[in-house]
Amino acid sequence: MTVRKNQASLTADEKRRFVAALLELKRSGRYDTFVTTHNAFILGDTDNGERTGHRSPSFLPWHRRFLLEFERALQSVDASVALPYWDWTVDRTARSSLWAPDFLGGTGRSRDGRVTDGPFAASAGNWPISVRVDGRTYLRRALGASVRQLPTPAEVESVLAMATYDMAPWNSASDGFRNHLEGWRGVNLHNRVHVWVGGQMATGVSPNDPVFWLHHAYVDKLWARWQRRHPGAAYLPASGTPDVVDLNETMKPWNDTSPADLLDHTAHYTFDTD
Ligand SMILES: [Cu+2]
Repeated sequence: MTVRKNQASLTADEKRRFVAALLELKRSGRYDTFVTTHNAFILGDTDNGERTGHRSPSFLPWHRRFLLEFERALQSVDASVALPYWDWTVDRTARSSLWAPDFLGGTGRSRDGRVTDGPFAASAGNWPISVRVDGRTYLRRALGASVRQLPTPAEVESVLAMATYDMAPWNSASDGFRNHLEGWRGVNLHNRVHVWVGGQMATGVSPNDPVFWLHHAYVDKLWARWQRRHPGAAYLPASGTPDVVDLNETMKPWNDTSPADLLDHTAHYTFDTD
């Protein structure tokens, strides 16, 4: 059974194996197919048209399935690997062990944002940015430069307290848990973390930075916490909503899984705590 652990509690060996599996997926070309898929959905999801991966109720189940696919790919390289999560309410500075050279490497240099240490630095030669929105082929970050603060535990609590999963118009204007967690409205949790990291993480090709997976694994964990907090609260909408994935409708690009199939994460993995 896959157990997703807090990145801060990984052993040196677990970090080494996770990094090695990432590098092998990159080398084989499989990694970049995930970047391409994510960018296609970012570009295609619109507030007034079809929306599946983002700015819609299926933001959470879509990313849950996307992470599951990625985790299975990692496990095809090394069966012992699970996706770690980054609790950015606790590990909230560029000095966190997350950003050390034995794990993800640190922030970018000021001149061009280029990450210069760690396994994903361009200088190491193993992490070319191939699926990109501009000419720059090196991983970039600017930790804390565009927005000063990561979300606080109190801000997370205020969003977990919201009892309704999502509301019409089921997009970036919605009230309710999903849109506050996604961050288009209110204190801004998920979106703000992308902006805080900067570089490719602040673009549609955000999975180019391996921290994408750790960020989304924590967003996914917050969904699980919300479900436990509100046992009677359902995924919404239930049915008949144009352009939006209802509870029992299948999601692109897989076309074989609905939000209903993904509500219970324990069918696939558990967390180290909660
Ligand atoms: Cu994200």
